[in-house]
Amino acid sequence: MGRLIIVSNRVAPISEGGPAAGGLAVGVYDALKETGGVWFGWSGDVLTVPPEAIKLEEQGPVTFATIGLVRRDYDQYYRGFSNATLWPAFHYRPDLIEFDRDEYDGYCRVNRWLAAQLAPLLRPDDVIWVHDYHLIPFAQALRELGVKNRIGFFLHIPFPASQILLSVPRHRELVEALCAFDLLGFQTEPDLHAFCDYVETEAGGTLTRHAAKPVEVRAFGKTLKAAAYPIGVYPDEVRALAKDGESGRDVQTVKATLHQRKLVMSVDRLDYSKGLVERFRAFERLMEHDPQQRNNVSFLQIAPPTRSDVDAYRDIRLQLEAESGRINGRYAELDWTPIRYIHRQYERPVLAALFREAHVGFVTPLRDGMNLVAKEYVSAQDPDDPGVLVLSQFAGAARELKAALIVNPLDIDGMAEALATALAMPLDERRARHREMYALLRDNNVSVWRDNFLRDLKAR
Ligand code: ADQ
Repeated sequence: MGRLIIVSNRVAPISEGGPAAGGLAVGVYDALKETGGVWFGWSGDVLTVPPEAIKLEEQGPVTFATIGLVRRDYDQYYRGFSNATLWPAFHYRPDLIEFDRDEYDGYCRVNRWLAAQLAPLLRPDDVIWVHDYHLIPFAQALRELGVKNRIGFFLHIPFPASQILLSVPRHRELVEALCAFDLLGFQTEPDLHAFCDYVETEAGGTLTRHAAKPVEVRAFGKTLKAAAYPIGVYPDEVRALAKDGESGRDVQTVKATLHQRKLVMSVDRLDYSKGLVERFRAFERLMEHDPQQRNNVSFLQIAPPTRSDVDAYRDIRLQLEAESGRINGRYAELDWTPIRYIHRQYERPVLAALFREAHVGFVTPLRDGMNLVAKEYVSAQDPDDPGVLVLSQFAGAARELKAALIVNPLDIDGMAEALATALAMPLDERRARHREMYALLRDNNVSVWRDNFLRDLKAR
């Protein structure tokens, strides 16, 4: 049987129980540790001279194959086109798009270079699974090198509506490159529809729909398949981690400093797509409208900074520091700080145990492909006394987690009301909502995501 070759921008050797700020790394590693295989991509090193060879490192059933990037490649491919052009566009923020032709050329060049590094390692029956927006031209590049293997692509972030995608210069080349894959996977049906709409209306392609099977796409002289595969978590594993971590030092510290107050909690990479400013304001609005909540509830926001060399990320960080300072200045008392805003990463067991302590999981991105934090929060709860998930309608997860309190993250009053409802929700209702969501997470765990995708990729 052929090996599974995973390709993603960043390969993150995750030690069991170690920290992992990034949903892709968490999902991919969970998927690969069961099947075994090779995980190829950038090591995270930025070099002054070109790397000599791929570094191979075996960890149990997984071989990590990594390579560094020189500064110019990092700037153009990663910081530039991937994170200053594609990321904002795909998260419905055309106002934040920065475009530079040299960066786009660098993006394509690095994709060709990475493909050329991987090609000699491939065996004819390997199945290649490429992940995320950094690597849209990767299959095209492999095909140019004569690689004939099955190649699939999974997009972890949203696929934007055509009118948004049109704002990215070279959008047509990008979609043409996507059509060089054999199978395209999206997080949700709306993402799939957005792609199909572009194919039909902008690329003059055709679609054939079959019940319960991927859509067959014909465009740019290629035939491929496309479907939605919502990524999941392993809820039983997260629940066990959370339970084990209850007696840990971090959790005990939080408990002791809460002094019986209720806890609202959020965890995100510090990113403008995650809706942190609106969330801080919603918590402020709760204090404003309901004085009884003051000094009776604390909000813990954990948000490690990422991509701090991209301007928009520096801006959001400054804005959040100003907002948390302003709100705390307005409401804090000698024995109580309303918002605890922490910039660091935590190990997965600590995070899971903190989720279990929190009465409300407050997950309100402005756009998100899926959002694993929402699924981890639900998984971590004590089924006898679960907390309540308040979830943005714009997270992919909202399509499955319908028993959450669903909010529009732009409606600050609506979010404040949802917080009040969550904090006061009776035990029976909390249990019923949690039961429904947990069952769903079990039915659609990471193995199901991986197996469904690979089944369709291998099917002729
Ligand atoms: P992300 O945008 O990174 O992922 P998310 O799905 O929430 O978002 O995943 C974040 C992961 O990192 C979670 O597993 C979380 O526990 C972990 N994490 C976050 N902050 C942390 C911290 N301070 N310490 C330790 N761990 C932390 C992208 C897409 C999402 C999609 C995923 C997976 O943007 O929409 O759900 O990929 O496909």
